[in-house]
Amino acid sequence: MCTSSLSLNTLTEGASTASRGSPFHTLGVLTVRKRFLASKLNLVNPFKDRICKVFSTDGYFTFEDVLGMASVFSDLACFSLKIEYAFRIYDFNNDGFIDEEDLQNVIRRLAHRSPLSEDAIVSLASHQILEEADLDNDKMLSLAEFEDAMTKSPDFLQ
Ligand SMILES: [Ca+2]
Ligand SMILES: [Ca+2]
Repeated sequence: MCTSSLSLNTLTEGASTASRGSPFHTLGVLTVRKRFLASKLNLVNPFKDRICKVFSTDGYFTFEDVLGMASVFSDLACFSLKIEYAFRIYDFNNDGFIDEEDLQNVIRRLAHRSPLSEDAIVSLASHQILEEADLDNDKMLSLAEFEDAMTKSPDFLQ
């Protein structure tokens, strides 16, 4: 079993900086978009197992894997590389798409400090995120749709 020794900042709280017009709006005190996008912070804890799966080689976390992970989380990494790895981390069943179940898993993990009701999670996944970001209405996000949604959300690069 691999572990990530990176200890970055904790989840960003607050709803004041959510931009309007993007697929990820504020719901109460939870800024879904901000949490969804602040991946270089958030991915460390709630997505540790996913990070290990995406970056590790054959289940083992080698030094090269650490270097690869560090390069993706680096401020110098290009936007499309960050997007690609965020997509892979959020694609829990590794089928090349982020579907409603993947989104629910993402939201559940992002909200682990202040858990949401299952109804709220389903509503966020299907109504607030999928409806706005799923451009071809196939009920799942392709990498291109995910990148498009993230492009509209400059917080991702912060
Ligand atoms: Ca998937
Ligand atoms: Ca789609």
